[in-house]
Amino acid sequence: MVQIHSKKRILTRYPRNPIITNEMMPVNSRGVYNSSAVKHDGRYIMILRSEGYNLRSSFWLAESPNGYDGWKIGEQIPLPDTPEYNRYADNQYDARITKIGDTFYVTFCAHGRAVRMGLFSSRDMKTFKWEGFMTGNGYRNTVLFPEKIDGLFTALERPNTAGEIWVTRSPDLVFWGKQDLILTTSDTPWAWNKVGPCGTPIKTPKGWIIIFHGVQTVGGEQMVYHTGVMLVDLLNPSKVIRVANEPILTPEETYEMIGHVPNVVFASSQVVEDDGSVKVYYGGSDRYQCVADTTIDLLLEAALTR
Ligand code: BMA
Repeated sequence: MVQIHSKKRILTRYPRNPIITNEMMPVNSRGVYNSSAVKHDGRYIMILRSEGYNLRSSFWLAESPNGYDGWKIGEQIPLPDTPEYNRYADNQYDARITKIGDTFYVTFCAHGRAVRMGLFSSRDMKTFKWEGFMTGNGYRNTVLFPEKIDGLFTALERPNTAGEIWVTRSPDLVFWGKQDLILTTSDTPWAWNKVGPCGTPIKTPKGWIIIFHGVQTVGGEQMVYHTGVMLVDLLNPSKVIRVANEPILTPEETYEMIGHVPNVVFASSQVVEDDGSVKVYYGGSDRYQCVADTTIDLLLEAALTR
């Protein structure tokens, strides 16, 4: 297949993508994708989304010395086995990890009778405590900011019925409110079907960098998932500074165009290094786990000028 890439590259794909595939799993998996990574004690730890042939996903730990390769697949993360969890969810996917203080929080979509956000906490990224549901029915992409803003926990969320990104706030990670709409499909020329948050917002002196997915529809119903970037105010993330006019990643490689769902790049986490470089972890075509490199400066350039 001929590979044609955008000339204006903000994200550079790791040449040996995909970095994790279903063959590496100890269980029968049809794909590993939309996984989230953090750096903890110098190691890169990922919560994998492994999808079974029954189309139900489970979460697994994986670890790498450099964030690109040498991934060792670890244990499966036990799901909450409570009557409440089992009542609402028989599938779970798209975890997002945010460290606040000493605690890692993992938000994920719990899907079944309802589609709600679940919350785990962890001190060591080995054991995970079920904290309960964060939302009622109708949310899939909630991701926490890495610190309280104006004294409140703050998160980005996407109501399932609307392709929009909202800011929501909580005093205790249980009660959420004080919501504001920050991005709709009218705010980009390319994501006219829906938009939703990707990984943890990145703090910079110029504002919070928010990486988001945006969906274009072709032929009436086929959805194409791109990745975009925007910048919001540091003290009040409801104030949008600018949204990039072009995606920063678009399906162009075979592993992004051909898989279980064609033409999908779906980012769900970033690792920011001390030198300002950023690893963006993303799923390709709902089948492959990939990574791409960028920098804070390039993301700011894209958000402010593209
Ligand atoms: C979204 C989520 C993602 C998936 C994407 C493309 O709605 O379900 O997990 O990658 O669709 O199929």
